[in-house]
Amino acid sequence: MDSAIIGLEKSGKTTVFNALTRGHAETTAFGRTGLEPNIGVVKVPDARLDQLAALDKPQKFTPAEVRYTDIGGAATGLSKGEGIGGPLLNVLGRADALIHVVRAFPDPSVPHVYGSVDPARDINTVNLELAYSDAAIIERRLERIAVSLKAARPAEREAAAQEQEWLQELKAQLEEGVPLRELKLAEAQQTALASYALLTAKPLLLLINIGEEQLSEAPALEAHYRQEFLRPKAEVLALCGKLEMELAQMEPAEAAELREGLGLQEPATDRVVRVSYDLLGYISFFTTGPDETRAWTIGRHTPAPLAARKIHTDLEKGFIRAEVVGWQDLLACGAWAEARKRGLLRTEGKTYVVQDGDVLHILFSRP
Ligand SMILES: Nc1nc2c(ncn2[C@@H]2O[C@H](COP(=O)(O)OP(=O)(O)OP(=O)(O)O)[C@@H](O)[C@H]2O)c(=O)[nH]1
Ligand SMILES: [Mg+2]
Repeated sequence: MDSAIIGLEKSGKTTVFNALTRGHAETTAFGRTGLEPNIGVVKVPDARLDQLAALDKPQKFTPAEVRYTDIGGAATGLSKGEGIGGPLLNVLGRADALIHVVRAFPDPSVPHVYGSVDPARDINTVNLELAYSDAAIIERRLERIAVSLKAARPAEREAAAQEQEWLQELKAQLEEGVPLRELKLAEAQQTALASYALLTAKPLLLLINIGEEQLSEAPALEAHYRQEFLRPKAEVLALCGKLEMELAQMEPAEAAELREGLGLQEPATDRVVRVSYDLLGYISFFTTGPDETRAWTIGRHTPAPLAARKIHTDLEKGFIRAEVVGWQDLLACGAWAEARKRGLLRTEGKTYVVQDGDVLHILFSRP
């Protein structure tokens, strides 16, 4: 999973990036930051996986990973209405989800590009830029279709005309201010949409970056912003980026103590990962044994052979059946053999839809 961190200048993108990745990328109150994006990979915290590993004591422990890309200095285009340029569009187009860091912290020592702190204005500004970018991509696609229609044979004509009609509808929706993620689309359309890498079609997480002095009001502020900005396939979280960054850079034990003293709940990283998984409709299944205990990320509704493909393509091609046990059942039994004895191990075929928390053992024939 790859999330791109976007937002206006000095909204705290790099600060949040550091909080999420325990990184030390440079944050500054003034001046332009480098154009190169910051990239960080984070292991997904999962207590279920930890417990499975405690059971099997494997040689290798492999949690799922998420990647965060902080767009860096390329953000300037967003605030100036210059549109989303090539390099930035490449980064954003590749992302599975967008994380928009919105400045709410008052700190007067950090100037705001627009001279005042106004989260609603900034959210609308960035949403508009994303929508413009999508409209431009659709426009170019429509131009190409119009050209190809002239030379098209009758058989091709119908498909092209259909696409034309559908894209015009998408564009009309964008002009109405509806992000594409909110449209109800047929599966084929979803697939087509994914190939255009349209930005408003991606799940969106608004991270409201509040100040340290607002910490005691954090839950109330979060509720307020949720009420105002929560939309389908979007989420809203409030966090204090600066404090979360400082905590992330400390020794874990020390950070946990401080966190408790401040009355903070789970680390921002954990919340952000969890919410992003939910937004994307991702779930985890596990494989475990003496060699390795490992988490795998798949979409909801993934049939067993496609899940097996994650592990190796041979497992999909030669798929015979899957042995499945829920992670809690396996823990309760203490061992695979015991789960089998107690009848908690199920044998499932090709049509089985893998569930969150399933532990799988794939039986397959070698090619
Ligand atoms: N007081 C306070 N300051 C913050 C907070 N988050 C970020 N800052 C400060 O705001 C300034 C900008 O933060 P960055 O994380 O560099 O912001 P950015 O969005 O990456 O900035 P650019 O990449 O230059 O656009 C820095 O001086 C941060 O210390 C916060 O929650 N509270
Ligand atoms: Mg930055």
